[in-house]
Amino acid sequence: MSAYELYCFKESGNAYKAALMLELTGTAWTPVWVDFFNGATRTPEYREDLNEMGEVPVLVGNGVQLTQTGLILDYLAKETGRFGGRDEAQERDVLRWILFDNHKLTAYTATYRFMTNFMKGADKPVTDFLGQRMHGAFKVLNAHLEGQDFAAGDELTIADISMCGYLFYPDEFGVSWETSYPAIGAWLDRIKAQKGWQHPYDILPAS
Ligand SMILES: N[C@@H](CCC(=O)N[C@@H](CS)C(=O)NCC(=O)O)C(=O)O
Repeated sequence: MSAYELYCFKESGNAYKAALMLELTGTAWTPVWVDFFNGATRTPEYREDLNEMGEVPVLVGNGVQLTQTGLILDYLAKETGRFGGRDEAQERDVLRWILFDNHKLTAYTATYRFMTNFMKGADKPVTDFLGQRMHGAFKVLNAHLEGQDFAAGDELTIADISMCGYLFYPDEFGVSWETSYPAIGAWLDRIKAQKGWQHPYDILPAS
């Protein structure tokens, strides 16, 4: 029996962050598909039983029920002793990049991708704004990764696992890493080389 269930769906880069961490740490888990596009996360039952914030992912098992990927990653890092940072200074750096990810990188990328790929009739001034903010975050990350192999030093941490959540399908937001952000492309290749890595569309359930 799996130690954990992860409430998730294929298109969710946020769910992918948790799924990738589970895979990279060799932790047993089972996906529980959430019918997000038909409003499953907006029902009173979902909010009451799983997540009052009405979001995916939710990690359940081992006596916990957790939401917010930053928290889920931190919990799994502590449980497994992997990817959490080797000392307090690195842990602070990990937290700094997870906060940047949640506020700037994933927030704009996920919303831009959602509006341009999955919503019909998205308002162009809104998507233009989101696209500019997304590229602003890519510029920051690319410049940072020109100087080091991973977000918080020379080894993979949960900061990388958080930030890469939406970045393995650049065609869905019209970006070529090689052309525009080569340091991000090289960093993603380093993540892909990790034992246990899988593409989001290969580990998350479609239904
Ligand atoms: N900061 C949250 C973001 C989670 C999130 O936005 N998940 C999306 C699916 S990928 C969602 O459920 N959105 C529903 C909504 O915003 O109403 C996290 O890191 O877990």
